[in-house]
Amino acid sequence: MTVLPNFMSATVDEQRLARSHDDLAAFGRASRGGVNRPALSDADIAARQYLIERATAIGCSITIDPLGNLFMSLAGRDRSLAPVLTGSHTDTQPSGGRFDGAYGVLAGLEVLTAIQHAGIRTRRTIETVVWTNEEGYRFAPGCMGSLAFAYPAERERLLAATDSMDMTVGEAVARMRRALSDPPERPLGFPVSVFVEAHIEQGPILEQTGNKIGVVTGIQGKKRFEVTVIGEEAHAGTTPRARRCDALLAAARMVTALERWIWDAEDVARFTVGQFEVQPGSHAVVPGKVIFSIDFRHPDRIFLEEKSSRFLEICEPLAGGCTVSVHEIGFTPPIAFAEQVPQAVQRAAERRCIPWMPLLSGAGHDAQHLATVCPTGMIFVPCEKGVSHNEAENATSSDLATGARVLLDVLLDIANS
Ligand code: HGY
Ligand code: MN
Ligand code: MN
Repeated sequence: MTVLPNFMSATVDEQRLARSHDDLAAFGRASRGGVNRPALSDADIAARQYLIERATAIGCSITIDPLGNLFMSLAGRDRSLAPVLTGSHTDTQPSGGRFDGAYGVLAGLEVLTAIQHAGIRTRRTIETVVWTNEEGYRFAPGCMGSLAFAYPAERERLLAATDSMDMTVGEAVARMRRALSDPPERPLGFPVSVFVEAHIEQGPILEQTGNKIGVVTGIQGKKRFEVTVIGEEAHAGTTPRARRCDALLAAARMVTALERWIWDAEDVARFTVGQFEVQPGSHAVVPGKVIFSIDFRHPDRIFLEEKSSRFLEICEPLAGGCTVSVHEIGFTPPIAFAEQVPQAVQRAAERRCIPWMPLLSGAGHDAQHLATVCPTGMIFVPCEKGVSHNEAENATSSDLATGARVLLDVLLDIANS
C-alpha cells in the first residue's frame, strides 16, 4: 500500500464520471431531459442511496448529521487532523439540470475513487459531502444544510421549516434516515481544514473566453423579498373599472417600476420575480390578493441595501387603492474567498497547463457558508451557453473531467499538507 501520494497514479476517469452523471440523473428524471429532485424527496433519497453504495464500495465510511448532510469519508493516516471537505448538493430546481450540484458531489466521489484505486493514504481524511436543501425550492432558506453546519445554533429554526404540505425539515430528515437504514449520526458542525466545491459556472463566461477552469474569487450578495398586494375580489363582468381594487394590475405596475429602479447600464444587477401567486385565481374574479417574490443580487452590498431600501416607497404610489407590504425574507452578503484556496486552484490549473481565469460567482452556493468557518474555494467548469436552472443544462464529459482533475490535485495538495 503506497503511503506517500503519487500524483501520477491517481487518475480521474472521464467515462466513469460521465456514467455517474447518467446514473444520478435517473433519480427524478424530468420529461425534457433534466431533473426534478426536491430536497429529501424520494428521488433525493434514492440518489443518496446510490452515492452511499458507490462510496461504501471504495471503503468510505458514511455519516449523516441532524440536518441530513451526508458525509462520505475516505480515512487519512492521521484521524486527529481536521478533514478536507469537498462536495455540493443533490437537490435540484423543479425544472433543473443534470449538473447543478450533482457535478460537485460526483467530482468529489470520482476523486475519492481515483485516490483509493491508486492505493494512496493521504495524511488527512478527505470527505465528500451532500449538503441538504441547497436550492431552497422545497424548504426555505436555501443552502440550509451548509448554513446549519456553519451555524449550529440555527438548528432548531431550520428543522422547523415546513414545505407546502406542512412537513418539517426534521420530519423529512427522519424519513430519509429511516429509508437509508439509519447511517451513523455525526454532530452538526465540526472542524474542517478546507472546503473546495466544484460546480458548473451556470453562466457563459468560461465558454465565451475559451477558458476551462474558473478560479472562483467569491460569491455575489443576494436579498430575497416577498411582496403582498391586497385589493378586493369583485365580479369580472359587473364591476366598473372605477370601483376596482385589482391586486394583479397593481402588482404588475410595481414589478415594472422596480425593474426600472434596479436597471443598471453595466448589466451587473440581477432582479428576478420568479413566483407570482394570484388569488383567488378565477378568470371571473378581479384578483383580491397577489404575492410575488423578488430575488435581487449584486456584488456590492451597498448597492443591494440602498436600492432595496426604497422598494416600498416605489410600490405604494402604484397600489391604486390596494395595500402593499414588502417583507425581506433573506440576505446573504457578498463574500470573497480567502486567497489560500483560489491560489491552490490556480496552481493546479497552471501545473496541468489548463486555461483558467478568475471569476466571481453570480449563483449562490454552499461554499458561501463554509467560507465563514474554514478556508474555502470553488472550481468552475464551463456549461453550454451558460444555461442552468433549465432542463437543457449541459456540460461536456471532457470539461467535467478537467475540473475533477484540478479538484484531485487541490485536495491531494491540502490533504497531505
Ligand atoms: O439560486 C442560486 O443561486 C443557487 O443556484 N441555488
Ligand atoms: Mn448549485
Ligand atoms: Mn442551483
